[in-house]
Amino acid sequence: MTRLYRRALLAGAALPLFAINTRPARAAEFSLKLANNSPVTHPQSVRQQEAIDRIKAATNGAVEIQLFPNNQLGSDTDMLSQLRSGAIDLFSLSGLILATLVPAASINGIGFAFKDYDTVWKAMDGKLGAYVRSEIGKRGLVAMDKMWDNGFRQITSSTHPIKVPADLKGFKIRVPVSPLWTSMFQALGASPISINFSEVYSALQTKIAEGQENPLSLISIAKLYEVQKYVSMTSHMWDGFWMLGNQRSLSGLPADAQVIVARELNKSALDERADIGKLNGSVAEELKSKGLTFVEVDKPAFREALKAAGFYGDWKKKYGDEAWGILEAEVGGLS
Ligand code: X2X
Repeated sequence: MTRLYRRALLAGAALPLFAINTRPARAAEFSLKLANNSPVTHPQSVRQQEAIDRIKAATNGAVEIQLFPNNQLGSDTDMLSQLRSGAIDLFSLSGLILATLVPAASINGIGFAFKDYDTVWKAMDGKLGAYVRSEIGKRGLVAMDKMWDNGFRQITSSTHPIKVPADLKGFKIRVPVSPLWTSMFQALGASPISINFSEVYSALQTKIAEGQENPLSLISIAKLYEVQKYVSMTSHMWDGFWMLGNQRSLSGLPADAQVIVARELNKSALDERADIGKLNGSVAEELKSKGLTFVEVDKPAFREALKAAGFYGDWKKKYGDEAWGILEAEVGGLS
């Protein structure tokens, strides 16, 4: 956070926020940076900008947030470091990548845990989300209440269609930087390569990776269909973004501004979920028209392969009984 008006800040606790900010065209007292990895046209970026505009209006211009979408400030792992140091104040990040800092945060990505969106939101707006948020809080970061949707992930390939687990044998698949992703695709017999999203398109184009996995919405918005031929509807995990704040930056805002920032970001998260829901209904047809071939898969066979490889038992041990118990209470028995 840039402190332009130190005196106003010091007085902030005593003065009502809006009393000191009613003059138009005055520089913001609090300037924050919000970063993400999504293309500017992704609902995540669009809805974050809307939240920013509402926050500015609701604080009479006192809180100005600048959006840096599309990895403008670096890769996800770079931006996570910047968030921790306070160079970035707000950052939306996949829980699975956040797990490089907060191990519990990848738990929603356990293979085939969620059967549908109702189960996802009940868990993430409920006890499972609360558990992960409290783990995040222990690491000097604040997680807003509402997660943003990334989606159920599907496998794409430029070389051959993936129908059954055997098709993944030795398959060079790009996965985001996260132990859970690597472990899951190793358990399925593939050769996962950890690459940040900022490098995915070129990794696929140059065939460093044969394939990758992402929700259909992102395969469309990031134009991955240009460098991939097949998409297999595995829905092998659900992935979402936590809206994270640097604790020092946020607690530097007056209390009423903190409430406004959280309220508007959470509202935009719900809007974004609805956008992705709508996209899910139309995007398959669009991707087919762009030349992507949809592949039917033997989904239970993938889950069985994970079980047989001991994947669920291993991760239950890593997360511990408390976390695993909360997950299973939401989604049913896994191991
Ligand atoms: O890196 C990815 O594949 C992405 C964009 O889905 C995430 O943020 C995890």
